[in-house]
Amino acid sequence: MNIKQETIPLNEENLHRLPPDVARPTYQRSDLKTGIIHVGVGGFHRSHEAYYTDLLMGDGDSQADSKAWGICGIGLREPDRRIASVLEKQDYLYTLIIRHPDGKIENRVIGSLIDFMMGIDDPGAVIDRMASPDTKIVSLTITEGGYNLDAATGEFDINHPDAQHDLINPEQPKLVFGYLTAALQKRRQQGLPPFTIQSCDNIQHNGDLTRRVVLEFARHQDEELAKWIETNVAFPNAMVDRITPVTTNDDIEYLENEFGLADEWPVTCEPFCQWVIEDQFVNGRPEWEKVGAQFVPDVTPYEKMKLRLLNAGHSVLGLLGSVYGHETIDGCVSDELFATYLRRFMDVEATPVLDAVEGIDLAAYKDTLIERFGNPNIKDQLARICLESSSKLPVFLVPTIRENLAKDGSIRFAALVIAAWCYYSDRQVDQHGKELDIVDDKKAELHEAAAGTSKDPLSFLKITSVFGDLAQSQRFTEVYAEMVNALYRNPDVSVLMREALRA
Ligand code: CS2
Repeated sequence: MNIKQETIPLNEENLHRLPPDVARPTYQRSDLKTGIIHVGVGGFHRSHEAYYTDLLMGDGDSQADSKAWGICGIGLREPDRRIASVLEKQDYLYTLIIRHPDGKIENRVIGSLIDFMMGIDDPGAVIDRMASPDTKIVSLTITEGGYNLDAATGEFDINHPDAQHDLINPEQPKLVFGYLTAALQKRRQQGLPPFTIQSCDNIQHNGDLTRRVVLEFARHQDEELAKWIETNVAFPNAMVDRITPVTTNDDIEYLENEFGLADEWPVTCEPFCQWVIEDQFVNGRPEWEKVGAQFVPDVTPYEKMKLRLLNAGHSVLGLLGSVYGHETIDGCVSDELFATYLRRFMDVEATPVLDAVEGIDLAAYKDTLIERFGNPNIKDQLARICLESSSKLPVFLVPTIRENLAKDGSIRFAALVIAAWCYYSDRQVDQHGKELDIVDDKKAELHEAAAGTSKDPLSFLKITSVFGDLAQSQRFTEVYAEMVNALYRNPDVSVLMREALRA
């Protein structure tokens, strides 16, 4: 039993008081310059980019060069105020709790984050910081919704009130794109080199998407600026990966009980970590390859592999598991039926339409995925996985179905996932009647379409912004309609999962 020690609040001054099992920065944080401005300091940024950068400054490289890459976080919205105040109180330090499947835990205080600013409090100060010659990279984790796309056209939604506001008030922007163009305008006027804009979102060709929306927005502001950005700014594509569940009170209590460490907002993650980046930076970059990142000429096969196996696998378990009554990903994987179903989906539907990735053994990748999902110490809630399914499934799952339809491949494992999603959106309960908390920008639309299933079994499938023209495929709709009807008769989804496995 641990004897209750005196609690040590996490901050710079107390670092030397931490017990030896808690790793901490081995470099002088006060020597760091801010080379990276990061918008969207959620758990994922803190387990991934900030982690790689911390590794580089500590174990990876003791040279002066890595000292140029301190990170300043930016919060643009009012809900970011909580993380802002926690980080400020803790001198921007936080603990990363890396939980291995065998129970081993690595605890590491991350020091690469050295400042934080709230855009709404002083937009001019954030623009100036981005425009500072020290800033070489502005990176983003703003989620799919942050790219402000018009659902119907897929283009940047210039009619959004915030976009209109930013056009009229370029010095007081609300959208990240307003900040980026205002800062780039300053750099251009001052004859400074641009910065690289690096998306860290889990989106296919995240750099290309960012380029497109930044340019679309800039063209509405100033055609010349848009041209300058097009010629001078780089937007590298990247595949990012590390499972990072939502921080819980247990994580906070664990640090306090084990080490007497008071950290108000630690981050928990798995040991696995991957970052594959196209090497297109216009103003230098950290040597992240020294600490495990991969720089490649073309990220396409890596991102496809990840989105269609890992993320789609998550959605398969998330939606079927939610209707069944499971709560976490590891809970699903320890259920043999779910584990078998997942593997068959990956082998029979996802893999046959993937490109080979040089140097990657897909069979081994899938084995590792199942191990990662099964990590019993990462209690990744299905509620997190099912968040915003309407922007995830069109990328994770629908392309696999479409490509299998084109080559007469199997579609039944994916079809059942969509049938389960329909039931979930309509009834919003699991098979036992327990309420499911659905969080989705399109929640109302999904619900309305799903509620029409008893009259028209294809009602849900007719949401074209999610499924495209899938409702036109006779082969798909036959399989799907039978499944959705059966699920409404008996919501025990395991019966249909077994049937799909037998077919
Ligand atoms: C998950 C991802 O949100 C989801 O649906 O699949 O957050 C996943 O955990 C990460 O992409 C892992 O890198």
